[in-house]
Amino acid sequence: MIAVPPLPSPIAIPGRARLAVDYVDTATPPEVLEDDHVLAVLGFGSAAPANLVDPRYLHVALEPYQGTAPYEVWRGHGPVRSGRDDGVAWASDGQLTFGVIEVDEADYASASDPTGIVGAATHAYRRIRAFQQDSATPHLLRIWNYLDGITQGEGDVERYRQFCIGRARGLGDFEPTRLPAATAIGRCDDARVLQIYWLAAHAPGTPLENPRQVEAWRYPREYGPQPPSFARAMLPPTMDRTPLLLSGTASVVGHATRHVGLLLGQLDETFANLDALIGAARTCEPRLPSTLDASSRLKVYVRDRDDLPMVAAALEQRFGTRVPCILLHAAICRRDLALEIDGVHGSPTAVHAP
Ligand code: 3EB
Repeated sequence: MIAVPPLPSPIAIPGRARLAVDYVDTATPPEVLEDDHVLAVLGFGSAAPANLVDPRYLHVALEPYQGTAPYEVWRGHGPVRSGRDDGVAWASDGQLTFGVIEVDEADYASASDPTGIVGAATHAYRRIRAFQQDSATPHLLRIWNYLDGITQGEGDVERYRQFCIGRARGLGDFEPTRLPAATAIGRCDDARVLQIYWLAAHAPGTPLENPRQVEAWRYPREYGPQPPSFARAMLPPTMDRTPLLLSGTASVVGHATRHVGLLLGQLDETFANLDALIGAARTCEPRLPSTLDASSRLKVYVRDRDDLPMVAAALEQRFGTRVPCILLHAAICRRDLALEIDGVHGSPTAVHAP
């Protein structure tokens, strides 16, 4: 009998999903991509290459604080196959799949959808569902959505609210209690391309909600005609070898924004929400570390460029260098939210290529 190794474990057992997420300082991503266990490499901002032929590489046009950030590297449990298929770039080790779709919004513009964001989101989510349903990894765990001008437009025609309509249309009859964890963040690059990437698995994960917050899919009408379709976090199917996946988390209690205009108040509330999510996850998976630590990886999105130094200093004060963070300039989907944090918690120790 093979004992289940405790978390974190560097031991790979073939046939069971494993994911290590690391922030890697490297001059060139092609070096990292030589490792055939690598599922995905994300490069942030203008210092990272914008185009590489490898489908496992994705450029994210969010500028890091002080110009450069490490690459985010996802390592799976075994040799990865990858390709492109009708608009979807994908990579899979058989248990986990990384997917990307980028949709030109202008292709979907019409009188009722002037920027095309509804149509682009509908198309993207239909395509994601179809692609995953036909694969060995049909279960969506986690989705990131990046779009320009996220809070442009007034009231119900604000682009984030319109994005939520398109996402829900594309998801179709998706059961709300089975929704994946997600992030929806604004780029500031004037490129009207909806960029979505995701992680899917061979077996379903366990979606989690935050006891301090209303389920996003039950938000009241005041936040738009279509409540956002996401779970607050996702416990992957093999928790001893894959981290807890934390959705974009902000200073929201119940459904309301807290600490409007108070940057550090919002930061503290956001960490209270992340702690509550970890607490909820630990009722299912007690081996998960009880607080954010060296097994966590955080992406911290800050709306106002001028706020970046203060957030950097507050993170340093809170964590020192214990918790790896990438700090990015990015718009948040509510105008009164100054920042948002997503990430993983309980990432297994990286296994580097032998
Ligand atoms: C919130 O709590 C903040 O629409 O996919 C966070 C994570 C937020 C995901 C999404 C939105 C999304 O409502 C906003």
